[in-house]
Amino acid sequence: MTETSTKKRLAEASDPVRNRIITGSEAVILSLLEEGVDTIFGYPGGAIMPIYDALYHYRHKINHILVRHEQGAAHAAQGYARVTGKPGVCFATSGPGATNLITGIADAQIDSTPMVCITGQVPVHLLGTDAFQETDVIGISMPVTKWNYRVTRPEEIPWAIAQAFYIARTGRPGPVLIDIAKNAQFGTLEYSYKKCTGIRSYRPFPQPREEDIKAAADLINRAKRPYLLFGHGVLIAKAEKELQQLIEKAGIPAASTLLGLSALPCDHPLYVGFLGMHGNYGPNILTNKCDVLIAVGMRFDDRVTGDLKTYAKQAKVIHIEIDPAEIDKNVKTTVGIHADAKDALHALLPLVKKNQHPEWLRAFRECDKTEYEKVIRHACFPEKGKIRMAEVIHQLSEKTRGEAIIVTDVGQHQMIATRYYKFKKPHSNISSGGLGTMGFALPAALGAKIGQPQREVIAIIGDGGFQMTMQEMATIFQTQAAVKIIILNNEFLGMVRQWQQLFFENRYSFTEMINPDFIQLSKAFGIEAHSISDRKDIAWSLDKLLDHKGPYLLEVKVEKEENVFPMVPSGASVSDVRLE
Ligand SMILES: Cc1ncc(C[n+]2csc(CCOP(=O)(O)OP(=O)(O)O)c2C)c(N)n1
Repeated sequence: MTETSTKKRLAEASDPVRNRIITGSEAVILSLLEEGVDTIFGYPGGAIMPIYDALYHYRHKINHILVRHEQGAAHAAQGYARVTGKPGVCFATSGPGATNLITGIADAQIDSTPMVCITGQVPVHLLGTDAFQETDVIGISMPVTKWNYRVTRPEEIPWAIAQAFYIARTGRPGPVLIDIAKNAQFGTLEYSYKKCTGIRSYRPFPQPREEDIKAAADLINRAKRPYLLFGHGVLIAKAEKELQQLIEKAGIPAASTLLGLSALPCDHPLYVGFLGMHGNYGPNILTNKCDVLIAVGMRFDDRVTGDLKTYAKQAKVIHIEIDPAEIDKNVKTTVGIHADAKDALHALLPLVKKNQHPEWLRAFRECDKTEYEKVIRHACFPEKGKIRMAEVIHQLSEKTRGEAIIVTDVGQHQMIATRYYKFKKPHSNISSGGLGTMGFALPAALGAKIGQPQREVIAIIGDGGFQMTMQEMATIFQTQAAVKIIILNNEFLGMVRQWQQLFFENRYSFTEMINPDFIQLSKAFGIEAHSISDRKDIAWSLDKLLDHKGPYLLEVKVEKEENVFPMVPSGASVSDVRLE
């Protein structure tokens, strides 16, 4: 391809009116451009080569990040989507390329993350013949995608991509997958693009019903001990302002789920903390003392509710949720509001009376004192022994003034990071919530940094999870994305070890790890790094990490057998939260 013809193609690509004959592969790229895609995370291979060839001509318009494993592409796309609100896009080849995406797709599905995955497939005439790298990715991904579709003819491509973006980002967002047979990539079509604006029997913009809003407002106005729980849905709907206005007007204490964190600044006077198995003390036990429970954009996950038979039985429950399947699924509601969080809160606001509940709020603050004395003081300000994870996060939170994007992996370090980082800005907490996927953080942090390059992005990872996707260090090196990585190394699969200690009589069955030298490893990837094990080195090491211009890795060798408390044991009541 000559320079002139590349220029011509680029000029044509920005021309909205087209009726040209082009290949299916070029149609893929042009359709992505129509949807505003500027970044693709991917990995090439035989069945997707024509699309990669088309991408070559548009490489100045779309930034393709070559990951080192397709799981990394999916998680990076998730990280990108979570900080930008735009669907993350990934490419993979057929067979193993496609199956390697599945963990990330399942993660995106359960955490409502918009993602468009495009996989190559063997040509139609070979389908069903066990052809080289043929796998039924449509069948495999069916239960973990919001929609999937196999393209067998080139003329289907613009339509399929338009549908994919519409479905991925509307309603409860989620991942979609388009599997494109190679003949459809090579074949030609008369190209034109029409954005999807609606699909029959798919209603992603439900309006809150007036009677439900009135009933909810009435319950809130009469409540003596109202309590609001907010989740990821508030961030997805960009309803942070409405949430704040509602709780301030009605004087309602509010607590966050794991994925809701950062929707309300942690220093807000009505913010009472973090819910769930390792959440704060007051938010858990006082769930069983409130008289009206208002759940916004959350799904009463079992990690939040514990034993449902003893969960908030005394309360009238209002549930605002965009996915009707979630309403009355786990917790029976008094008023279910099937709507986007922003629309529902906006409608509720004028009907809610000004109010304050100082006594009730004080109950939370009393619990805070108990938790501080029993847990937080020792965790954040220990005077002897090995470094504890919480003191690292506490100092990091102070040094970054709570303004960084924190990407966590899965395990003890995740719970500690989300407990002790004091978020000030929305869309700052990126974690694998529903699926709990170890290996998530490193690639997701890369995606987050690509999506928000001006913000500080810090990945907090355990020594176990780091080794699940550490090949993405090479991608970080190649892109020079200034991701800051902190490995909290306890030489254990710490969260599993904690359960073995507490519930399996200290039988540490295959959870201790002899690890590689993370510093040499990081340097081999071209990423500067250093390691500490003494508390006096925490402060300057965090400064060094934060001041470094490019990517940087800090290993902190921490206490090997620290446990995360408070803890609601699996299946127990939220009232039975343990402080030690
Ligand atoms: C892919 C995957 N495999 C297994 C698990 C089960 N699991 C949950 S937490 C955990 C331990 C994580 O260890 P590490 O990454 O070192 O973090 P730590 O808990 O020590 O902070 C394991 C094995 C998981 N969540 N994900």
